[in-house]
Amino acid sequence: MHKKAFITGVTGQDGSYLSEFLLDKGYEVHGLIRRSSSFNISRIAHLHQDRHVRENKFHIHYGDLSDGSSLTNLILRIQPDELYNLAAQSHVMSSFTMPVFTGAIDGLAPLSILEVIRTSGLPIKYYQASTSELFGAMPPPQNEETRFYPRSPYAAAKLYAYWTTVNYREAYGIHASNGILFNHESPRRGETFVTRKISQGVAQIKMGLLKKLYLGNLDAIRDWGYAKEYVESMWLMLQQPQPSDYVVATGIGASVRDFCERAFNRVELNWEDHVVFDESYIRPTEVNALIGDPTKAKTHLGWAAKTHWDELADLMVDSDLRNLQR
Ligand code: NAP
Ligand code: G4F
Repeated sequence: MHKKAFITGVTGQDGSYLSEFLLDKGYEVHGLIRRSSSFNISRIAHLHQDRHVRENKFHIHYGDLSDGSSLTNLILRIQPDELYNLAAQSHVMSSFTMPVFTGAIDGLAPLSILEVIRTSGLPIKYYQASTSELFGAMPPPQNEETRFYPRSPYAAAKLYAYWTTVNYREAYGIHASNGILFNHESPRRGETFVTRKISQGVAQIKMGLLKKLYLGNLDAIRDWGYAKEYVESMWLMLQQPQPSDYVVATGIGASVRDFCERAFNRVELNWEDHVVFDESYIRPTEVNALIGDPTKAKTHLGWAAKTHWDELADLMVDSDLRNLQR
């Protein structure tokens, strides 16, 4: 019997890679998409088109994390073995302008999902997309024992979901795990996150389509890994006999400035000739440095990152150049 997975946020960066990963493992994959005026499935269009080739194992369903009834109906109908809750308002800066919406989707909605699992009595294993943003102001390296100190409405909402997940595990014996993932990027990364903004900007400047790239805080340090590798860690967490919480990271930090320099070097340009500071990208509260200690993931899950930030910058620039050349 093949397993069934239900993925919220299937149209996002991670949802698309996780779908491919699970389909390759023989899973039947169900994804939640939200209604919009355009058919917003570019990252999973290839899976949707190939669904017949893939023996009808990929299904998309309309619903919304703000609509508990749609979630209840879908979970009861699909009865998945594993539920990956990846949907979120995932942009930290946007959470300062949409704090209440972010709280509802990133904080409260996971509770609704866990309530469906609890009341249904179905043996559904649950993955919560937690984040290194939980550590916020705490200095690196950060691991599972590090205190949380959220620095944005996004991080505060994710903190609520983190503890809800822990509580449902302890109170009701649900197989519920938090993946505390550090920043992970790819050619599918949303265009307003800094790495993709840089890789797209570099490609456009190289092709003569753009002159300047406007950025905010260049001193921020992040532990950037490759999203395609990180989705395996999500799956591994749900294959463990006992649920738990895991930091997933490369263990290596680099600044936004470092990433810029590397990305521009890839096309033989000097970043300082093109990058302009724009204070509108400065956040009310910033997270200065996130560098993870992934020892537990390595020891318990056998997972380790293969691609580091510098190779990631190269592969993202290469991909955006190819996109433009096409
Ligand atoms: P992403 O590309 O922004 O994708 C977010 C997904 O959530 C999209 O599919 C989006 O749908 C969906 N979504 C947003 N609001 C929704 C709603 N109200 N109802 C239903 N779906 C909704 O994010 P990602 O990078 O793949 O990240 C996946 C998860 O991991 C997120 O929870 C994020 O907060 C968390 N995380 C990410 C990172 C990272 O570095 N990428 C690190 C730690 C944690 P649309 O396509 O319709 O917008
Ligand atoms: O790329 P970012 O927007 O990612 P951020 O804030 O670290 O959040 C991402 O990673 C989290 C995991 O730690 C996830 F939970 C979250 O969902 C998201 O995926 O910004 C990275 C850094 C920040 O310090 C920001 O101030 O880059 C700095 N930055 C400088 N200029 C910029 C810009 N960020 C953006 N988005 N745009 C800029 O122009």
